[in-house]
Amino acid sequence: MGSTPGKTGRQHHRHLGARFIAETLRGYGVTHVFYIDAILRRTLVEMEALGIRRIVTHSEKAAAYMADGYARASHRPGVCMAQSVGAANLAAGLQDAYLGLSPVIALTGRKPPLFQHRNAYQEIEHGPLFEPVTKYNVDVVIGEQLPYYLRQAFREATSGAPRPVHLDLLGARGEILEEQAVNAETVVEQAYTRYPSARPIPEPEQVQRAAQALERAERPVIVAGGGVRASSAAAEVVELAERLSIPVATSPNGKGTILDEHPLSVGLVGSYSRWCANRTVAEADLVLFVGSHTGDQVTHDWTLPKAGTQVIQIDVDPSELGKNYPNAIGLLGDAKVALRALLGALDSKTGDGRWSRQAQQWVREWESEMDSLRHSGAVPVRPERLCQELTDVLPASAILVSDTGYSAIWTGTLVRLTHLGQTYLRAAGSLGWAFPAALGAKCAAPERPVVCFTGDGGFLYHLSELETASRYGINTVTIVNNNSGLGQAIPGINRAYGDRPGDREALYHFRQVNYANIAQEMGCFGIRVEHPLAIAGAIRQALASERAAVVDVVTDLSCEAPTPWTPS
Ligand SMILES: Cc1ncc(C[n+]2csc(CCOP(=O)(O)OP(=O)(O)O)c2C)c(N)n1
Repeated sequence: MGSTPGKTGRQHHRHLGARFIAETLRGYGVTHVFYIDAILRRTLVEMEALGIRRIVTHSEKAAAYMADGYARASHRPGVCMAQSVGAANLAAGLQDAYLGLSPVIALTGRKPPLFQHRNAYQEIEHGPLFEPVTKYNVDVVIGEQLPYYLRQAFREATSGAPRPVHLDLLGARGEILEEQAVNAETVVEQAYTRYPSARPIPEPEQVQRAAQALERAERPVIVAGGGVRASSAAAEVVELAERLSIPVATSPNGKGTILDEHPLSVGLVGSYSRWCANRTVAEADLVLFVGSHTGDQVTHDWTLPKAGTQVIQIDVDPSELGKNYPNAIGLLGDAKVALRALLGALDSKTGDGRWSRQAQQWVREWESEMDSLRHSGAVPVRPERLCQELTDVLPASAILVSDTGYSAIWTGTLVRLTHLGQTYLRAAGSLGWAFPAALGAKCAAPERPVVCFTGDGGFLYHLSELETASRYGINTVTIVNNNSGLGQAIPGINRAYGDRPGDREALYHFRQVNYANIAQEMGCFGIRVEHPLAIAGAIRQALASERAAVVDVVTDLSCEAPTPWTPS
């Protein structure tokens, strides 16, 4: 893309910043930008000419979440923008992308130096807002910086562990920078248009050590994290598991690495988990973490695996190797090529299957415990039944986007992924993320059905984006687990009250709201469901509606997720 040099190669390339930014984004394959006016207006005009879709949202945080969902679904950077006074809102929306390792490029405007430290209207310092949620955070004050900093933004976002970046552009709306001359050609470095941008190979000696440890282990387990999806390494994880009969657990972000019906799949491990997965990891004598941050959630406050268990880690970020498990055997590299190398280093021996049969037995016990809840005919609907119905109708190529909290526990543990073409994306922890993120995912993958699962508390955060969805025809299906309250909050609030009298319900109970009606009012398809037998048909109708759709399911606020299993 961009201007081509003349025959002599010495043609003078002079653009204005606006044209240069638009051409660079286009060149890097950006198809959508998510933003709220007023930012880069001249650039937006150039973008129209270049075919970039400009999605005007109803809050900067939602714009950031959309860019995040876009990035996670497409493996390409997502772009969001805000003017000066929107910068803090935009930065807040990057927290989930930062924690979820998603390459979002945030552009903001900033008033010129003469306005600084003099009570300028609508502006606080931007740098400190973005510092904890980005890996690259720079000011751009002259047009000539653009070629370097824009390229670096894509490079940083897509390299190593992908994460957000931020460019603060001169002018509250970036308008001063837009007018600056850029005397350079648009250069696109293809490697950084997507992630992983490179696939570094781990050191052979480490691969050998890991292979020997795996072969010696009697009860090995693989814990697959989000890095497996980032690296598209699911097939390699499953091949390794099958080769040595190794049970596979996943973090919420790693869900989808292995099909739920696979005999080696034990499910989600950690705090949002099935007990069978926690038990398997607790009993393991070796844990292979692949692309996992080994944080408090996936390890349930580092109780799983048990202290002293041998650990192997595969990670593209050297600072992760051994961070939480000292003396771990560390394979520094891309998950896909590291697993290939590991497979190549194994003797042909296979496991005897005793250990994996034990893990399977625990999975069967867990499944049978869930059976009656999954098929419960209760009204209001139980979330376990809702997840069963969703499993039955989720299309083979669907992207399922889940909110955090109970939404992540219900979908993560109970929605079975039955096709390799299904993708599961989940909030790293920010309530309300799922609906805007699903809209971004749909922009990135318009040919795939995108289904969002959220509680009513989560949905209310960005309900206004229903208007955005219907205005642009971003046709996702949002399933609202509508229990008229903050279900996950209840056990903790009850513990806080103990025996004391008082109005505890005031802390978690909402009005009853019909979200199907609200959806219709905003131009979407809306359907309300009160009986379990109506769920599947309603989701099918929503999928077929060819509109942005809401399936509002009235559910039981008293349903509590199981407490995570811990080793005694
Ligand atoms: C930004 C943010 N604020 C607060 C929380 C804490 N939190 C997690 S789940 C939850 C309740 C969610 O309620 P709802 O979306 O209705 O789902 P339910 O638990 O009822 O299924 C809260 C308040 C959070 N995760 N993120």
